[in-house]
Amino acid sequence: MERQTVFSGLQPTGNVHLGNYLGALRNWVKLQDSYDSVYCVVDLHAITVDYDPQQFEQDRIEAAKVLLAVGIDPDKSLFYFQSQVPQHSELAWILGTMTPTGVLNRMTQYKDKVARGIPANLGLYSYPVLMAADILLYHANLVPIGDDQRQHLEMTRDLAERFNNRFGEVFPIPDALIPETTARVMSFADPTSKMSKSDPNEKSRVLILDSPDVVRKKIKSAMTDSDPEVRFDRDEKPGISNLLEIMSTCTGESIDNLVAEYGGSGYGVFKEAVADAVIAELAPIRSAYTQLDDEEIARIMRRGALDARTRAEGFQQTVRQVTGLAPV
Ligand code: ATP
Ligand code: LTN
Repeated sequence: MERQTVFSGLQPTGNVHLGNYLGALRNWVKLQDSYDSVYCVVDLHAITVDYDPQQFEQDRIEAAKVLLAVGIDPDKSLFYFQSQVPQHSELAWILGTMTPTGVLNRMTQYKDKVARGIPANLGLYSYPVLMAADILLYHANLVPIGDDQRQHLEMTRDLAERFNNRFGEVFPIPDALIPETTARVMSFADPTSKMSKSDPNEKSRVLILDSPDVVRKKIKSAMTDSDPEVRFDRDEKPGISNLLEIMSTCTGESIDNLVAEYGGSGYGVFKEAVADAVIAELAPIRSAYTQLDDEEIARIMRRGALDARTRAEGFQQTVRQVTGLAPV
């Protein structure tokens, strides 16, 4: 059987946090060894909200640096900046002509952003179509993402099917790879909403580059309830359940075992143990980060873009042909 392809993307919007890492990036790294993997810093997605053009190149390099520190290996994965591969936008346009606005109107991420006061524009609205194009461009089979992207992936699958029905079997139908635990790491300030890059409260998230001291402080101050029992119950004890999931993913221990070990020891002791586990998990990333050089990163990304364009163009020729567009 042909080797399967993995695709995923990260926006260069700073504040890469434990949720991004445990929900998605950790899987990106693991999949590199057994799949043909394609990973992208999705800067075209990032400009759908307010951003600083002067700062943008640095933001992009920073995102690439974090991904390299996490363990993305440019010798194993195709790794590049989305805006250097124009085929993404071209395919997005074509897929947009097949996307009912009724479907886009139901996208919860779009509705949430607009409800938070982010100006609604066509780019923000069609964001999931560009995401579908990213994935389908490389004929990806598997997409490692957090739970918040589930709806976008469903839409991608529908678009692939619609395209194939109309123009012939071009795209595989991609599957989401969403972890069982930590698919939705919750905010430390409010464990009923997800940990997010854009939350103005810095204590709501642990950044993957936070120092051990800062990690410990943030975890100790994570909002929990007043009943001191450590047990897993997402509805009654969302704060503790969030910490149990985080610790389970970082240590590889099952939640049941952790509950058996910490059930009666009180929140203080438990939170110290969670902090130790997170600090140990993040230590190699922090240390790898300090070794990376911006010039070297720019070089890696230029080479990645060159390879990505070649590969994307090969696939796009088929798309232009079956849709009746003029060859380039
Ligand atoms: P945020 O919501 O934190 O602002 P994002 O989802 O808008 O981030 P990205 O940086 O592109 O933007 O996300 C990268 C990956 O991180 C995605 O696969 C997303 O599903 C995942 N992710 C984001 N937040 C969480 C979370 N709290 N728990 C688990 N996975 C998450
Ligand atoms: N929308 C995603 C980022 C993203 C993505 C993708 C993820 C853009 N294109 C393709 C997986 C596959 C988010 O996390 N906010």
